Amino acid sequence: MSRLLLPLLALSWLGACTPSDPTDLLMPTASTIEVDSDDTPDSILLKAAHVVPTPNQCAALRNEFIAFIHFGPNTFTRMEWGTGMEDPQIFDLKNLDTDQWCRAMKAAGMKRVIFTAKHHDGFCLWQTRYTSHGIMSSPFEEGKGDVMRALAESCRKYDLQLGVYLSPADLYQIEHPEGLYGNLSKATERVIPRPVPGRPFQDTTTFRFKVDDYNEYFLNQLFELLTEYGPIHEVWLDGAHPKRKGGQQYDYLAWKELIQQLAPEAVVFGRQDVRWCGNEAGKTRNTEWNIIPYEEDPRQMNHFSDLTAEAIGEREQLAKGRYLHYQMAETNTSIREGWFFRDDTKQRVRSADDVYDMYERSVGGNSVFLLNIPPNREGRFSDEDVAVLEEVGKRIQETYGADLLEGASGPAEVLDNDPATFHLLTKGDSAIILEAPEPITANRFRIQEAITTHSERVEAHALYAWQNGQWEHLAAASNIGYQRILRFPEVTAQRFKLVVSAWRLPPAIATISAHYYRPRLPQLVISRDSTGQVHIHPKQHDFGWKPHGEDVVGNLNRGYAIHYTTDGSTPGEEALRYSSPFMQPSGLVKARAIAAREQGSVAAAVFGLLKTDWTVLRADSKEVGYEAALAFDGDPKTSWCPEPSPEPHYLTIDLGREHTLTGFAYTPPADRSLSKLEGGQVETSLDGRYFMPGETFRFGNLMNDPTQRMHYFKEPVKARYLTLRVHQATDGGRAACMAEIDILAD
Ligand code: FUL
Repeated sequence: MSRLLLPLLALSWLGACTPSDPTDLLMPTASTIEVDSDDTPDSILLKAAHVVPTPNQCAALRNEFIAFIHFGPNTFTRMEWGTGMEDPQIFDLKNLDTDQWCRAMKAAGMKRVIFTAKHHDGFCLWQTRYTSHGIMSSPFEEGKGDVMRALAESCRKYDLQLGVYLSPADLYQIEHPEGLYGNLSKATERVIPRPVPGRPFQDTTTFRFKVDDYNEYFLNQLFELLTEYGPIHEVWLDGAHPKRKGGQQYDYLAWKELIQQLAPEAVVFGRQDVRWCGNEAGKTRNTEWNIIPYEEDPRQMNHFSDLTAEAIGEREQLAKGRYLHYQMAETNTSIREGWFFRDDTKQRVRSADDVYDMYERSVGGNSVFLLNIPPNREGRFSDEDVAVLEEVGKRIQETYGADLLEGASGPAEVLDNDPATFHLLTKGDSAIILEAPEPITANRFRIQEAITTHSERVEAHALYAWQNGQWEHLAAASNIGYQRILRFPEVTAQRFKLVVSAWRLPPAIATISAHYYRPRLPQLVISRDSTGQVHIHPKQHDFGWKPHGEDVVGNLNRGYAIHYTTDGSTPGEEALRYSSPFMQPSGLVKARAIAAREQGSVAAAVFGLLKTDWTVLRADSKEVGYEAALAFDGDPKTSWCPEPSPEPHYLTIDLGREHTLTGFAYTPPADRSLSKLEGGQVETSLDGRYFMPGETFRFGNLMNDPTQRMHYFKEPVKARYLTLRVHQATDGGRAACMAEIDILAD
């Protein structure tokens, strides 16, 4: 139970990437296998079941969680895409703390970092010999700084692998009069690296390629990056192009030859080794096959299109290709809204829940999780990003750092946590039963196939627990491949059964482990619609950039229930269980999420009268777009805002009929630029003509905390009409905006 898995696994997995030759194979394995014209659907499937990752891909998969760093002029201009015309002076970096980046990435459990040495704007963040458009022309360390070098040194110190993003699209080389991109130069024989007087290379390897000017430029820069910054483990070739020019083509086969020689351990993203998962939102396919059919031989291809369809490696797709090729998926997104840092106030940061959910879905869905953390203008990761990374790392370690099946009985090869050993299923024996020494409580199972020897073969599988004398279904999914994480409501049991119900060929199961993720119960939101129905649901994190549409809280915490009360008492397990919206004309509702071992925080909401019959009787003023009825339209994002005037403003609402009123609630607008109601007076009336002067009220701290405020009357009062008169607004005047008014009644 307390056994520490992660360090152990790291050691054994390194060995497991080296191909071995099991005797049960029906043909030799390879990372690309050709389909012949006389192949049948069955023989294609057999071939697919022998396509395996290369050792570099295997090592890349085992990193599981890796980092992306977008940094450059955009960090200073707050742009997502630069223009290439930026003045290098804007890269005014005063401090750079790449050690701090590495500490935070390590805390998250990341193993590799890919750095934007050059983004689409063409600005170079290392001391390249081949352009002056980069840090050498910036104020950063008086033009002597080298961000790539600083990061490479920190990576060595913190034991992180380094990868490089070198954008093929290059706006500086497009826009500059002497730019090389698309300059229609002829392909002639060139020596790489091109010698530059006074800047010798330590690595004396040279290459000869027949290429044009821009390809030579790209190769020269690759040479620098791959020989002068320590081993490079990934080369990221982005497919995006803000602009093109002159029909510029990329001679990828030349780039590849150079990469393979100078960075023999590297995988190439955007080409034959690693493919984009198809979105930038961290969304994963339910079934992510890494064996992809290709029309042409991927080993000879210059260009790889983005694969964005939902089904790309299913049986039906395989038959369409002439080559079956192992190409692993990388699931990428940014921790912030956008790839580059903009600010610490408006640019929102993903929650730890969100990032952790993506981690389990991507590394548990046969792909690698590549998360971008953009450093700020201080040259550091912002505190909020660091806190999320630390929390996610803590959760990963807490959940996957130990295997609850330690000491269990069952096939030893799947319980040894060694991906090199495996249990081969057969037609008569497609299940694996595991029995723990004593009952365990789990809500996650991690299953791996022996992909380096037996490819990905499982097409459907399900997990069961032995409970009350029978096998209870826990979870099911389609393929497994490198790894599948099954998530299910927690269960306490001693015997578990994995059943593989569909396969391409009898699969080899390498490891099965059981885990427990401690549910973090969601904060709840209680709302009421215009018909009076109360809805209670988990609060979704407010993140606007490329939402991925997942029910994060549901994914993480299957197995919690929502309980609520309407009498003011604190909800416990005995309180009503929320399953669907209920009617609540007015009053207090309290709710909380409850799981087997944990209770969430209590959410409360007071509902006033339904506003369906309300109308504005009188309002002394309104600004266009801020009409008086917006103060009770049920939408706190819209407000009544009167024009500034020396007279106190007022709003009189006709409630449609007489009620016994007990108070009112004021919701201020969230927008800081709109002034808020700090003090005033209430007046009530039965007939709309004669108004009783009522109580005065005062609210505080509205600018920093623009949340709903209540004012309860000393005595209930019968009325059909209610006037709110503004005496004081937060801007010092008498014009205050009202996002929402609610009226409390008996
Ligand atoms: C995209 C680029 O256009 C974005 O700026 C970012 O670099 C992202 C990772 O890839 O294609």
